[in-house]
Amino acid sequence: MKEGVLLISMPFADASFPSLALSQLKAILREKAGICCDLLYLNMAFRNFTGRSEIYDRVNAYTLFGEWPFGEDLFGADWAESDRGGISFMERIRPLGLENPEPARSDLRVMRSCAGPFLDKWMAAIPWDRYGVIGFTSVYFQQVASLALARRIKKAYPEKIIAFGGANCNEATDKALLKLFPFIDWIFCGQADCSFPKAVLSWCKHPSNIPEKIQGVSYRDHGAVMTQGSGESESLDRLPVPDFEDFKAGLETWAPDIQSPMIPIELSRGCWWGRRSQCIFCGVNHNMLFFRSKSPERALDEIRTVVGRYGIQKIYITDSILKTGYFKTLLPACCLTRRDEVTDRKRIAESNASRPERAVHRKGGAPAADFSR
Ligand code: B12
Ligand code: SF4
Repeated sequence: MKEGVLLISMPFADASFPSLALSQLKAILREKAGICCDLLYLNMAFRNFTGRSEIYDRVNAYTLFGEWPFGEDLFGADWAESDRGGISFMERIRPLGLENPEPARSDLRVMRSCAGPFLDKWMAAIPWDRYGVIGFTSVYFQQVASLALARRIKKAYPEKIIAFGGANCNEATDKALLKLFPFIDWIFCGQADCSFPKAVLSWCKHPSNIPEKIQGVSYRDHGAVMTQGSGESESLDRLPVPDFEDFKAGLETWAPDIQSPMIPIELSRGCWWGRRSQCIFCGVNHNMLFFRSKSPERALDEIRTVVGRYGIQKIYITDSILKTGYFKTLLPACCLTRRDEVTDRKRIAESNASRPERAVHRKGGAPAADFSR
């Protein structure tokens, strides 16, 4: 393949975590499909570029406000000066909830003033001739910054494919994004472990190929928006171990101040509890609740590999819910391994863990596990 794939994680993703989605997709493209793929943490680069990392971290914590700073670059100066482009408009939708909101407003203005120069810098710095497909992950407050860079790339290099995936692209959002932003070519709904390599390989064969008949990919055909449902995955045991090398390098280059970086590990997808009786506040699409998990052997091997390879001691389990069988397999095995390999498991939520199960869980090194449900 002449040109490879560039995957990008934009602000305002939390800089203390890598993108599990992109790290997984990079490993799949390289190891299973033989496609060259690089991953760029421009969220970390932006945090560093602003010279005010503490402000970046604060803005990341003001739910939804991370979408504001790149708005001027995406929608233009007229929008920025209009009522809709002002902070007060944002505050009407989502109040900051602070006693004195003025410092927060000033933080946001600092971030906005850095957005344009940052995008100029990276448009000039990335060796674009190496890449044919540019993929953005959009979760939480990454949508506007991703769109702003994607718009610039398409303007400068119309032949490149711009792909989007992640939680902000699911359900009906795929159609809306393709209608509103003509510079996006492909959107991946649901899981993309199978659909992304298929679409890239088909495009490599013939750049004029549209990703038709690939479940989970939405695209445009002669101006019409086409959707193909939600992508599925193969067995989780067959996925390669995610590649967190770029995150490690990003920490060293742009964020050496981060004291406790964490590595996410995915042991299962879906939710067996929700399949039986979905929690009333659950935001997970009903189709995504189908539960499947990694074997305990593969899970333990992945934990050991990742901790050994990257030397980051804190891991984070991304599962919506733990597989109950792990109480007899994985967790006792973790008890026999170094405790610090398996510390931060805050995300494990046990809807019905019994007392003995909780004891095993804590012994396995999960002091902060959330047993509240
Ligand atoms: C782990 C998790 C967390 C953790 C870790 C977060 C982190 N920074 O990594 C914690 C507990 C901190 C957390 C916090 C929050 N979370 Co959360 N979290 C999750 C969870 C359970 C798993 C995410 C994950 O890593 N999955 C594994 C990866 C591999 O899957 P994936 O990201 O979907 O990627 C696949 C596809 O989407 C696709 N894909 C993704 N990107 C790309 C890019 C390209 C180019 C392509 C082709 C494909 C592609 O391919 C991937 C592989 O198949 C999801 C629910 C879920 N089950 O998905 C919610 C979820 C992501 N969280 C959600 C929310 C709302 C939040 C909070 C805002 C909650 C709050 N009110 O505070 C905070 C925000 C935190 C922050 N600012 O960083 C929402 C996001 C909604 C949205 N539209 O973005 C979700 C979807 C839950 C829900 N349905 O409501 N979360
Ligand atoms: S346990 Fe979590 S994922 Fe499962 S139904 Fe409840 S809120 Fe949804």
